[in-house]
Amino acid sequence: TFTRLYSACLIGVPSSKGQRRSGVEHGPEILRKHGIVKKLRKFNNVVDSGNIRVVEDIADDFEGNVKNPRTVGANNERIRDAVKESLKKYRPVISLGGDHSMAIGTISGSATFLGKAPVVIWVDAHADINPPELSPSGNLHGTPLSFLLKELDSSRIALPGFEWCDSQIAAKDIAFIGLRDVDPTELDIIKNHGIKAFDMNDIDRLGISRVLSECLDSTDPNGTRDIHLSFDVDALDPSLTPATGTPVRGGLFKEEGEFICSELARTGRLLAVDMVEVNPLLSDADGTTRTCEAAISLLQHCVGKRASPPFEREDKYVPEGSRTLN
Ligand code: B3U
Ligand code: MN
Ligand code: MN
Repeated sequence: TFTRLYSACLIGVPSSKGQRRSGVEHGPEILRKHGIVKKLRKFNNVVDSGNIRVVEDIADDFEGNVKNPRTVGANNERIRDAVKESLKKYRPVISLGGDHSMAIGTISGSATFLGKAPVVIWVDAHADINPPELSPSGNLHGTPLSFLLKELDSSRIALPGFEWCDSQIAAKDIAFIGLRDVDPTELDIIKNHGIKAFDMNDIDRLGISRVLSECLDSTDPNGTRDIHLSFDVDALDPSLTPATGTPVRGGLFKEEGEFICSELARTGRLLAVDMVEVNPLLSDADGTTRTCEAAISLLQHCVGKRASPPFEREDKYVPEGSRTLN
């Protein structure tokens, strides 16, 4: 017997100002159009909380080389608050992007809720850890982890819009899976701070099972910590998720992505999930449908598609509408 004490919840984050291509703000609506709620409900209770109201109209511009920091900063503060509030009732809290800059807010929300760092499993073709002022593109979706990493506190520059933001994650809390397009500055940070990172070659050599075990052994040796999964759909091979802004060839198979999601769900400690960078304007209808189906399938695994018992937690709080299975 096992008990599912928590319903999952969805939060749409229709934001795009962390990068330059329009369309990624339609991610939440295109995923709903492809039946995400119904498809996730096959495996668990799911509450759709609708979209966060994002600000797109404040006066903003470049700050040095960095594009739209005021907008991205203001949105992330709201995202943090929404995730933190939702975690009082739901698990996992699933944030649908939107570009990946939103992970500044989602991970801050998880950490603020917990009062300590969650484990962060970052599945992405990119490392997204550029300090904004050193970013080759100036796009904030390539920088979220630099805002969150405590080890970068002394070198971090102040950016307008991020006054609320507080680094809450240490290098030892993070593990990367799927990397294949990493900038030199990012590689230096990963190496200097000993962040666990597995690129596609590592996955080919070791297999996804060993890679994920090593990620969890290093970030959570006792198997007790809550986990925040930040999944960029460009981690998968572009043949599977073509509707995304910065596809990079040679990505994960669908089964490898699903394995990551189901194994994390099976720990019973999957706190929050980001599914980001779905952009329906960058592919044809078929490519967009395949991208949505891949993202939805990943999330089905996050809410228990392949979860077997035990699914038990110490927590006694049962939110409204959750179900108990015996
Ligand atoms: N590292 C590059 C490219 C990039 C990062 N994230 C995405 N693209 N999606 C940058 O712009 O920081
Ligand atoms: Mn990313
Ligand atoms: Mn990426």
